[in-house]
Amino acid sequence: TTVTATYTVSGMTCGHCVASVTEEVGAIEGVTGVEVDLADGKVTVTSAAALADAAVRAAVEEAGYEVVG
Ligand code: 9UX
Repeated sequence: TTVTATYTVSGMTCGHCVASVTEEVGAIEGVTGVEVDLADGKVTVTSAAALADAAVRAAVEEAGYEVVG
C-alpha cells in the first residue's frame, strides 16, 4: 500500500523551511517520502501505511508552519 497526499502549507519561504518541514514530516511513522514545492507552498507526502492528516498537521506545526485548507 502506498498513500500519497498533498497539503498546502503557509509560511515556507526558504530552503531551511523546506529542510525543517521535510525532517519533521519525514519522522512520521510510515512516511517514506516528503516532497516540498517551495514556490507553490505544497508538501506531498508518500506513506507505506495509512496517513493521518492530523499527524501531518502536527508535524508541520512542530516545524513552525501551518497546513491551510
Ligand atoms: Mo528561512 Mo523559513 O531564513 O521560516 S527558515 S524563511
